[in-house]
Amino acid sequence: MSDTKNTGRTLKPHSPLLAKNDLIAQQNRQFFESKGIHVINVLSSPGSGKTTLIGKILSGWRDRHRAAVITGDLATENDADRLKQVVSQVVQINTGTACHLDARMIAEALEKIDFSGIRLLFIENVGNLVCPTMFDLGETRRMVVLSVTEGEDKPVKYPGLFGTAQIVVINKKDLAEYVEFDRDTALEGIRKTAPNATIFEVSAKTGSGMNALVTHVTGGIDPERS
Ligand SMILES: Nc1nc2c(ncn2[C@@H]2O[C@H](COP(=O)(O)OP(=O)(O)O)[C@@H](O)[C@H]2O)c(=O)[nH]1
Ligand SMILES: [Mg+2]
Repeated sequence: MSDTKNTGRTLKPHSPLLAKNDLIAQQNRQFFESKGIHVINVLSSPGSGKTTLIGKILSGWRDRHRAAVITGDLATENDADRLKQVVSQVVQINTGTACHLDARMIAEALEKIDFSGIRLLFIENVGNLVCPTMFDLGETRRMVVLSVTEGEDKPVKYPGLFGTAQIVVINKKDLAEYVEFDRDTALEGIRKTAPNATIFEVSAKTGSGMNALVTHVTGGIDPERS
């Protein structure tokens, strides 16, 4: 599987906090690489469908017993409870007041996961289109989700976050006509802000478009790698 790893490395640390985060993220990345684990950091605003999408992608993956999820929220175990219906290893991080996950939180969560046989790790970030941008977690790829209900202008309004994506998912396409979603403008904005990202248009609810996304996310993962 291609591994562009441009998250974090292209972000210039401009504070001791970010420099420290990058150091721990690098350690996380070395750990993932040594174990052959592909890590996807999922980012979006609250309610665009991160948890639903992760659940649907894993439901559609034959080798989902080889997946684990770390999910971040300010409060509640709700997302972990939902995802435990699909995979057995789910760790919930409650950030309290913090509006993003950081590399240290991930390093601590990794201690709670049995990685024998695990090949794919999803990290669901805290719902926010700004704060998580600069915080590399050691992920292999970033998947940014835009739901049609948020409006077609979000990619150009939040170019920082969209610009770090290798995958952009337009979700809730079943609702597009009801909210008069301007698809062309959205696609233009994504291509402008995230020119190298692969774009998917899906409905996690109806399953429309999901097969291609599942194949893209899981396609190059060799479950038998020792
Ligand atoms: N109509 C529709 N609703 C969706 C879709 N995907 C997610 N939802 C709903 O949107 C709400 C928020 O989804 P959730 O996965 O919790 O979003 P998150 O906050 O980004 O993790 C839930 O009520 C989901 O059932 C979709 O494709 N279509
Ligand atoms: Mg969620």
